[in-house]
Amino acid sequence: MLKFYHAPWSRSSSIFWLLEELGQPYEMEVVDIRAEGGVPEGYREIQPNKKVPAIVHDGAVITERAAISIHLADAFPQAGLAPAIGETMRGPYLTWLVYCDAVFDPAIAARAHGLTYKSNDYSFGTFDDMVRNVDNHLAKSNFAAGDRFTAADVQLASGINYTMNVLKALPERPAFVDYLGRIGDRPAFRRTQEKDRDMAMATPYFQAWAAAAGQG
Ligand SMILES: N[C@@H](CCC(=O)N[C@@H](CS)C(=O)NCC(=O)O)C(=O)O
Repeated sequence: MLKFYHAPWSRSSSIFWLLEELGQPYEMEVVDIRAEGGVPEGYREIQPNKKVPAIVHDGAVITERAAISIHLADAFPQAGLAPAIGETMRGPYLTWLVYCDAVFDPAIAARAHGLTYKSNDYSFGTFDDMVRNVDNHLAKSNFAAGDRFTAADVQLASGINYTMNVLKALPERPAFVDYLGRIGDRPAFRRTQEKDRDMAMATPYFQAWAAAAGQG
């Protein structure tokens, strides 16, 4: 039994995509993270910080995108989304999977919120170092961990797609555009994007946002 706690157009969308890549049955519960009074307090029983995503798999609660990704890709090895323990690319795969949450995401958030700091002030270092690292890596590697699409690409491509194309906080670099081009035609990615958009646009929050943006 696999239950997924999700909010459309949020950080949990990358786990939505991963679940669609896995092709396993799951039940989705939508958490209203944009509710006026905040996320319902009862949700703390699942996610102590009241954030999405979270999953409950065979009775065990798992939170944090990196942990959820590692767990799911290993739990369903038939999908081929994780190098196995002992394979050379297992280490690079884990590195990039964790990097997305531990460095990429907070470095972008710091930049988007105008935080001024030195590299050693925070564990995630500077925005420029992060961009240089991702750019250098994707200029010489087709995917996050070598020549094969893995769960690390679900996280990395989700992060690049949102922050470069929507948030506009990540600079547009040829290596990023080419990388998204290699991944964007995956059926699970397209399916998730469409479903997530439909779910988001069915909510009063995004209907008001679209109306204000002249897209309603
Ligand atoms: N470290 C968490 C971050 C998740 C996160 O920031 N989720 C946001 C959605 S974009 C959220 O649930 N926010 C609701 C809130 O903070 O009230 C992870 O990687 O899973």
